[in-house]
Parts: sequence; C-alpha cells; structure tokens
Amino acid sequence: MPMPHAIRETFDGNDNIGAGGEPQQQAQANHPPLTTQQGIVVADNQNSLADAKHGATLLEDFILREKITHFDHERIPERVVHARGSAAHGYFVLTDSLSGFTTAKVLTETGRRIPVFARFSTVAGGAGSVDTPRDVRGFAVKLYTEEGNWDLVGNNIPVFFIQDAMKFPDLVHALKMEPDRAFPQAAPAHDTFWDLISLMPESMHMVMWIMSDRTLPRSLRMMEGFGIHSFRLVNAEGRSTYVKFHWRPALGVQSTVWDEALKLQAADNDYHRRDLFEAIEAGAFPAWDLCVQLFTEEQAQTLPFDHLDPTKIIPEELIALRRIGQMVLDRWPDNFFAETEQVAFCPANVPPGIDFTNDPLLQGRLFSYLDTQLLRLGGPNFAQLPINAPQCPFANNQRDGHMQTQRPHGRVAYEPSSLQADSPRACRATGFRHFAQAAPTGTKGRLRPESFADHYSQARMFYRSQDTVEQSHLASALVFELSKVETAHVRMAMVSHLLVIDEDLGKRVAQGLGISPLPRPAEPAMPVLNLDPSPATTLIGRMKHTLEGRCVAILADDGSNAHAIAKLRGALQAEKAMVRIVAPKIAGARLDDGSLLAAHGHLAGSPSAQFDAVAAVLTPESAERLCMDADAQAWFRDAFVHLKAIAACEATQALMAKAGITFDEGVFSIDDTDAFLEGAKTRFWSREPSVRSLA
Ligand code: HDD
Repeated sequence: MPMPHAIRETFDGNDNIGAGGEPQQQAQANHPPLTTQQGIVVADNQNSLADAKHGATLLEDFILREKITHFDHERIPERVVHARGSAAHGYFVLTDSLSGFTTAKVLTETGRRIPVFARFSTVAGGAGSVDTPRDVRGFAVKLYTEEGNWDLVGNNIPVFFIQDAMKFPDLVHALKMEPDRAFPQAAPAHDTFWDLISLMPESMHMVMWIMSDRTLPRSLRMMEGFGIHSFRLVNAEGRSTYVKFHWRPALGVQSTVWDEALKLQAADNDYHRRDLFEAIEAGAFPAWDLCVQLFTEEQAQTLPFDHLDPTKIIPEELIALRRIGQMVLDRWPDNFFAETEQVAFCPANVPPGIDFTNDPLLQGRLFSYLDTQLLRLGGPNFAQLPINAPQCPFANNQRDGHMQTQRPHGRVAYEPSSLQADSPRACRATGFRHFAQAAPTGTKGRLRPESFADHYSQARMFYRSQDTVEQSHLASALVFELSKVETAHVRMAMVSHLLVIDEDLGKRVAQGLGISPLPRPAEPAMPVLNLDPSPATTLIGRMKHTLEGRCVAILADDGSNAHAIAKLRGALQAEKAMVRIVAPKIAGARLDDGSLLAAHGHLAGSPSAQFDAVAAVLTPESAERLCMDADAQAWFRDAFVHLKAIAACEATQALMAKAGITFDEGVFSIDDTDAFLEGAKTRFWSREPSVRSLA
C-alpha cells in the first residue's frame, strides 16, 4: 500500500525519493548536479562506500571524506565581542552635502545610492545566545563608497565604558561569563563585571545608559546608533572640522520593559533577528537618518568637558544635529555565514576626507579590528570575501597568503617600477591624505589628560534628564543587577558612586539592596558639575506615536465573530501595523460565518510579550474554557503588566478578570476601534505603579 506522504524511503541504494513518481516540486525544478569541491558529479549522496552490505566503510570513499572534513571545519572563531549579530543589506542616500567640510564623495554628492551592509549585535553573549539580554547593541555599518569602504562601527549608546583602549581586554574579561564557571551568559549581572566597574569611576556615565531602558530595545529597527568618537572631516584646503555621527530610526526609539525582555528570552531567542527579517521580507524596510554634529576646535574649547574623552557626549542641546541623509535596509542576506558572519568591520576604514582624532580609545580600536579579523577569518585575504570587498576598483601589490582568490598578472608586485605600464601607483591627487595635525608638545609617558578626570558630571546629567518613570527603571535595574552580585563590598562600592551621581538615586538603590547605614560617597577627583539637562537622552517622551513597525495580536477561537475580527484587522493594517492571529490551535479558528481564520501562532507558543498590543474576540464558551488555561491567563496578564493596550469583547471579560486585570485607560472594548488603535501606539506608564514595585 502506498505511504500517505509524497516522500517514501527506499533502502536499496542510489535513490531515496519516490512514491510511485517524483514529488511535484522535484519534477518541476531544474537542479544542477551535486558535485564534490573538485567538480566531480556525485551519484549517491546518501550511502557511504562499503565493501559489502554490512561491510566496513572504505577509506577510498573520497566523497564521504571530503564531505565530512568540510563539515568538521565549518566553524570559525566567533567574534570575541559582538558575537551574536543580525545584518541586512541596503543603501544610503545623502540629501544634504557637507561639501564645505569634506572631500569625501559619500558626504558631498547628494542623491546617489551607496550600497551598505549593517550588522546589529549584542556584546557579551556568544553567537548562539539570546537577543534580548540587558546589553549594549552594536550598530556597525559598512558603506561601499566609490572611494573605498567606510565602516562606521558604533553602538546604540553614545558613550563607552573606558577612556583608553588599554583597558578593553579587562573590561571584556570582566563582562563576559566568569572564566572558572562559564556563566552567566550574555548578562552583566554578576560579580566580576560590577567589581571592575566599581573600581573604575570613568564608567559611571556609561553605567547610567546601560541601566536605562536603552539596553532593552523593542526592535533593532527602533534603536539609535552612534559613532561615539569625535572624527574629523577634512576639506580640499586641508581644514578640519570635528564630527560626531548619529543614526536616528525613522520608526522612533522604543524599548521594552525589563520583565518583558526576560519573557522574550523564553518566548523567542531570536526575537530581534526575526523581527528584522520579517519586516524586510514584508517590505517594511527599516530606515535611519544619518545626522552629524559639526564643531570646530574653538567650539570644542568652550565645552565643559573634553570631546576626545569617549565617556562624554556633546548634548544635542549644545550642538544641534544636522540631518544629512538616510539609510534604508531592504534586503536580507542570502547566506548568514557568508555575509553576516564573515563581514569584517574596522573603524580604520575611512575614505579620503574623513579622518581620526586622538581619542585614545579610537586609536586603540584602529589597531584591534584588523588584528582580530586575521585570526577570525583565517588570514590576510579576508578583504577579498564578497561581503568585505570594496565595490570600487582596487589594486595593490599585496600578494599570496592563505586563501588568495585573485590572479594578479605580470612581473611587477612592487613600486616604484619601470617594467609594467599597468601596475598600480600611489596617486597624490585623489589618495588618502592624513590631516596635518600639529603634534602636541609634552613628555612621552603613559598619560591621561587632566580634562578626562570628571567622571560624574555627565552621569548626573543623564540621570537627572530622565523622566520619573525612566529614573525608576534605572534605579530598579541597578537593584536587580547588584542583587545578583554576591560580594557585599562590591555592592557597597557601587552605592558610594551612585550617591555622588545623585543622592536620591544612591539612596533608592541602597534601600532596594537593604544597605543601611549608607556607605560614604565616593570621592570625585574634581567637583561634580550640575550640567543642564539633556532631554534628547530620554526615550519615553520621544517614542513615536505610530502603529507603523508595531505588531498587534488578535486572539480568536472557534465561533469568534468574523465581522469584528475583519474590522479590527483592517483598521490596524490601514495604519501599517503588522497583525498576528493567535488561536488555541495552530490550524486556526472556524469563525461564526463558517470561514477558517488561519493562525500565525498557537496560544501556548505565542506569549503576548511578542506583541505591542493585544485584542481578543472570543465566544462565551471559548472564554470559559480558556479561564482554566494558564497560558491564556498569562497572555492577558503579561500584556497588562507590560503596560500594553488591550481590547476585548464582552465574552472575554471573565477571562481578563481571572487574569487579574483591572480596567484602566489602556483597556478597551473591542467595539471602540479608534481608541484601541490610539492606545496601541503607546504604553500605559501610569499603570506601572499598580503592577510592580519599582525602586
Ligand atoms: Fe569594538 C567588534 C563597537 C571599542 C575591539 N566593536 C565590535 C563590533 C562593534 C563594536 C559594533 C561588532 C562589529 C560587527 O558587527 O562585526 N567597539 C565598538 C564601539 C567601541 C568599541 C562602539 C567604543 C566606542 N572595540 C572597542 C575597543 C576595542 C575593540 C576599545 C579594542 C581595543 N571590537 C573589537 C574587536 C571586535 C570588535 C575585538 C570583535 C570582532 C571584531 O572586532 O570584528 O576587534
């Protein structure tokens, strides 16, 4: 009797597919022959070569050996930091020329599409770790300009932990899993991290940012990106202007709440990667504005801090952002390994007209990235990989090495030469010219400028700029993190720093940790300034009031009202929300008009943490049944405690009551579509004190 499926195994040799005929897909496709790496066509890709049935496998089987050897070598070392990442192709278009400031065509020639590849990453976790831990996100963009590759290798936070690259290995060793026990994975909440931080006051400003909701982005599409360091733009006359680069997401900034981020780790390890993939596949291409802060040496001298110190921002309120172009990501990579994994960024990759400053962190980075790629990608020819190769003509006299894929011709691999007319030559007119910076005078040594000594003023500015909800989140995050620290004196040391940043913050955290009496405040090297607040550093007030980019779930079951669902779905989609149907069974729901509504996810596997707002259209019978279901209760309860808008029909009220939901301004009747749509564009922060106690 034939098997019910199209594919049936056979056990007699060459062909493992057949069911009284090839499956249709097989028949229509035009498959190229499978070959070895040497181009030999393979006849049987299922069975090893043996000397008889039940016999020994023969060493002669070159096909088996090649296949397994290649497999054994498939992994390359993962990045020592930023190992977990997701990336996409796209383009950058300049809209406002900086021609007076730089010769770089990418920043002067408007209207051209420059191909880009952008990779977003977490820092601490391994390549197979989760997407939503509390962590800084890498924001690296490779622009394939016609004057060579420009890599803007930044983060979603505008400052860094340390002032000097010398400390980077210590920072990373302290941050990553502890070397004896190999945990925690992908999380800063442990002793070694906070031990180092508590002994390194220069990191206090960064600590404020990482304890804020910035490190819990709702989506990679809703994060800002920052080049962090001051770079230089250099114009045709050789004049330099300082520049800081900022990426601003078109969808606005948005973060999750901590409990939601934790639940997302359980619900979907790949939450951010999937979100980016699905958006691009759906044609909802994420976009970011490229903005610059431009300033002169004279302006820099008037700032109350040193802009060459990467633990400092220049508040937008002091030097405004100028929007100069937009990046759009519109194509998912064909192959994760070939592109996302093998892409090699390096802050030293800049086209003529962009140059570096003496920021000591930047200077160290200029060395580190090329060095790490040599190990990670196995030799000096990694720039020839398609994802890394420039998309402009390139030629030099570098030769040989592992995995050389080019076939340079001729006798000449040196310069100057007189033997070969087409050998490459340095070109003064268009070549990279380093900015002729006057060397500062002084004495050689392991030195740090006095102007780098203020570690607390901007930390205070950041904390005091946040609104009260954000301050509570930040204080609660510190309590959570430090509660995971087993060593009491490390907790104490951190509180003594916090008391300097802001006394109230220090007291809140001390109370949350049960520390009494308070430790003595740390002793800053210089007086802490009360800088003007910078509202641009906040998140909540700057969330964009839109459904675009957001995802709303509708819970339906057999018998649900087809009209109500269609009406709500249509209204949401008209405002560009992504709508996901959730049902108790993945086959979907048979609605009251007899139609089958296909489900995107089943209830137990689609927690509400994955959605920005939820709605339910149920029958009384279904609601009663779901009252006994813990997943259904959690679905509503979590949406409520994650401060999301909820719309429900009359029948669902009993289930909501069972889930402990009390009616407030964020809970709507399913009939009040307009109000729900407005609610789904935001979060109900006023609900928070009723659902969790914050520090
Ligand atoms: Fe770094 C990777 C961003 C300081 C050494 N870094 C890496 C990536 C990002 C950043 C986004 C991942 C790129 C990708 O997607 O492949 N790093 C930063 C920022 C820093 C910073 C914004 C401070 C402003 N990094 C920094 C220092 C050093 C490094 C001070 C060493 C002295 N970073 C590396 C590295 C990595 C890296 C070891 C690991 C993998 C790689 O380079 O390609 O070289």
